[in-house]
Formats: sequence, C-alpha cells, structure tokens
Amino acid sequence: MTQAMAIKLPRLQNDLLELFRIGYDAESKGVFRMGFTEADMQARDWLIRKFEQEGFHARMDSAGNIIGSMPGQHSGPVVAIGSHIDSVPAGGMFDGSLGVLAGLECMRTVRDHGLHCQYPLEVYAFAEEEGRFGGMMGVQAIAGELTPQWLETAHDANHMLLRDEMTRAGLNALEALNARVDPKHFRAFLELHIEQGPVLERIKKPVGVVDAISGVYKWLVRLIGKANHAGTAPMDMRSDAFMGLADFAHEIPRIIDEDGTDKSRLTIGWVKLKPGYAHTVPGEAEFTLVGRDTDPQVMHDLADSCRRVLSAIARKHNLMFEFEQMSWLAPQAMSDEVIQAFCRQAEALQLDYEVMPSGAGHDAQYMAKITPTGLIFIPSIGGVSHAPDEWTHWQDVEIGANLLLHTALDFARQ
Ligand code: HGY
Ligand code: MN
Ligand code: MN
Ligand code: MN
Repeated sequence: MTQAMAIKLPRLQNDLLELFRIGYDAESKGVFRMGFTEADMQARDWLIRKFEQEGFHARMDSAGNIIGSMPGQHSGPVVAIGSHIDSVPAGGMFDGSLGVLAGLECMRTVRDHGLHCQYPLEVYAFAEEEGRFGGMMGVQAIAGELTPQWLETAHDANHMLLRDEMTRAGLNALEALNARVDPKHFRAFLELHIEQGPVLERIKKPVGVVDAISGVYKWLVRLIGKANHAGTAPMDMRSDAFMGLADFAHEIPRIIDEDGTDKSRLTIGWVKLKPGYAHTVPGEAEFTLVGRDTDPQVMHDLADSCRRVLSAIARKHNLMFEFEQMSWLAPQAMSDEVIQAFCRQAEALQLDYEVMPSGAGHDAQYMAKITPTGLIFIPSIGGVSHAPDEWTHWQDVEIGANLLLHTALDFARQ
C-alpha cells in the first residue's frame, strides 16, 4: 500500500511560500532570517503553530531547535527528518526550509493514509545552521558537541554575543547544553536539501545521494596597520590594512593550487575597513575567511597555508595580524545503511540518481555522529544558492519529497 503513497505538492508549495514571507525583504527579494534574529524566532513560532494546526505535537528545545512529532506503535527509536529554517542575508526560499517542510508534508501524508508506523516520526528545524555564530549550533547541541566556553563567548562578525541574542529570543545560552539527545533516541536521520551547486542540472539527474559532506572553518581575521591622511602619507610610508587584505585575496588561487584540491574553497564574504572613510588610509581591515574541503587533512593544510601567507603579508605591509577561529566543522561521511536505503527507494521509484559529495555544510554532518544519517539533493537551477534567485523546479521538489517519504517509511516500518 505504501508504494502508492505520495506527498501533496500544493501543500508543500504553500508552506514554502508562507515561510518565505517571514523575513522577506522586497528590495533584495531575498529572505533575512539569520540565527536568533526577530524574523528567525517568528519563523520558529510559525512552524510550531503549523505542526499543531496539523494535529502534531511541537516544541522548542533549550537550543532553539523546533521538533514536530508523530507517535508510532512503539515509543522509539524515532525516525528523524530535518534541516534548518534560519537563512543567510538575502537568502532564497529553499535552502533548509525545503528539508523541514518536506518532513512536515511526509507526516501529513502518513496521517492522511491512516498509516500507523511502527516507530515515531520527528521533524527538526535546527537552530543557527547558517553560521552567523559559527554554524550548526542547534544540531551540535543535540549531538552534545557544544561547550559552556563557546556558548559564553560566541559572537557574530559585528561582535554581537550569541548569549545576548539568545536572551533576547527568550532562551538561556548555557541551557543549550541540556538540549543533548541520547543517540539511542534515534533510529536514523534523513535530510532533503537543494544541491546549491551545478552538478545535477549539468548531468540531468533529478536526485543526488550524498556520500560525504565537506568540512568548513570560519575565521574572523584582523589586519592592523595605521590610519593616516590619504593625501599627505607617501605611498611607501603607509601601513595600509586594505592593501594587505587585497594582497591576501590575490594569493588565494595559489594557496588552493599548492595546498588544496578541486574540492577546496576559500571565501572572503564580509569585510569591514576602519575608519572606513575615503580620505583616510585604512588602519584596520576585519574580514571573514571561510575554508572548506571534504578531506580533514586538506582542511588543516589550507588553514596552515592561510596563516603563513597572512603573516608574510603582514610583515610586507608593516601590519599586525590576528584571527579568531569562530568554527571548525569537520568533514563527515554519510552512513552506508542510509545511502543504500535512499538508493534502493530511488530505484523502486524509478528515479535516476547520482552518488556525490556535498560542497556545502549541512546539519546531517552532526547527526551522522550520533545516528545512521543520509542526505539527498535535488537540482538547483543554474547551481545558484545563498541568493534571492535560488530556485528549483517544482517537479524536482515533488520527486525529492517523495523519495524522502518512502525512505523514512522504510525505516519507520522496520
Ligand atoms: O555555508 C554552508 O555550507 C551552509 O549553507 N551552511
Ligand atoms: Mn542549508
Ligand atoms: Mn545555506
Ligand atoms: Mn572574540
């Protein structure tokens, strides 16, 4: 009977469009729901009400994760589905939200068919996945990876403290330590996400089954020189922090060439110059540096190389250099058992699929530390994501959500 089961795409479309309105900015046409901001907390409240309207229980844990649940014949272990609903600034409609709302649609479909699974289903909207304070904070809380020191001192690029933002959101940062869940609570964790890259569209396959997720580290770097008059300070007598930053940016391709692989990424996404005035030589350049690779050793090699190049550039430009490591999220292989389950269900649904790595980080990389975990992709048009024009064809959304449904049932009936 379950083979005939299928999600109802219009319900999922409606939820995605409704959620996209929370934190939507008409000028950029993107969404602004960064971790623990007003819009993010409004979205969490919306999600709890959505679960309850559909007859499911929902709660927020002490780390800000939202958990919707549907009982099974046995009290556990649960089959968990999830992703995140916080966004990057000017984000798109699908990143994270797809995996959470497809999970809700799976629960509705099971309910509509009167199916009483052996094991309960739970749907997670993990907190602060996108890295405002380092990334994947909510799922790390569940996996028991957070420390009191980090919770006390974590801050964003504008030096706003996580603990203050959580207080404003009605949460107590240190209590996030109590959000840890005993791994025995879970049977498996499944995540559906847009690919956010060009591969599936290029090879014309509707589904990617992820075998490994790239690691990602985030540094807040400061180059400190000397503010000075832009007219009187001779070019050879400056300690210009921006020129040091520009020099470093110019070195990135060589660093990847010498110490990285084709999976390596180095990105400077945020820069602040001080005092930031046209007639003043920048005395300070503060910027984020995000490095990635699927191989943990390569991640370390990239970081070492960046450190060496930055100190050489600081000497050359007569600057001071310091950096703070805001996060180091290690690469993580997905579980064979879940990879096989996704592949088996894709074949049963006669779907073409590609087993592939993920260049982006995902909540699944922490759930994989505590329970059998898998991640599937559907194509991103033009490979675009983390931008308002992030888009995916609706028939691919339907394919991904149905594959998620049947794989979750595969685990929930065992
Ligand atoms: O940036 C990432 O890897 C993910 O979107 N958080
Ligand atoms: Mn995401
Ligand atoms: Mn993202
Ligand atoms: Mn600091």
